[in-house]
Amino acid sequence: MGAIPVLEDDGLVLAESLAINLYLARRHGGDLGPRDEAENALMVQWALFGAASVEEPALAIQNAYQYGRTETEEGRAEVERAKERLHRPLKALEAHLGVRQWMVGSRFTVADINLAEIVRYAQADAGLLPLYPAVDGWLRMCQGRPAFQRMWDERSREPVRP
Ligand SMILES: N[C@@H](CCC(=O)N[C@@H](CS)C(=O)NCC(=O)O)C(=O)O
Repeated sequence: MGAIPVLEDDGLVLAESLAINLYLARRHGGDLGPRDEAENALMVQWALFGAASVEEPALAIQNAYQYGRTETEEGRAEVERAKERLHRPLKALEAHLGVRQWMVGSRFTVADINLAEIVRYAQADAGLLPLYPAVDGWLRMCQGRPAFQRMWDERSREPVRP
């Protein structure tokens, strides 16, 4: 695909981070992966929902802030348009997480890992996620986990490409 990440496992070469995570969880992840076909279907559903409905506008928000475009009228309008597109999927997530702690199966799973990483991009806009308290709380729970904290620490020590 000309991009990272890519996984090589036992002869299988797999691209796309969401697919890699689903595969790793299913093959090696114990309770992070699905316990049955219904859970598997829901985990795939939420990954596709994240990729199809959340990722593009959420990344637009993150990039606008990261590259200083919010200093301009045009950049701020870009963020507003992306936020408009996120309200519908965030409303759906809010309803889902308003009545349960985790995305699938009453435990932290790969569905949380995949979606939390996509929703994280929208955190660049400090005003957006607090409008969705269940989503905001869930994301903070995901990011408060020791495994996330370790990953984030390591990642922040990686060299940044200019
Ligand atoms: N949808 C892909 C996106 C992959 C992607 O865009 N990766 C970036 C780094 S995060 C990349 O390799 N870009 C090409 C480059 O930087 O040359 C995935 O989730 O794996």
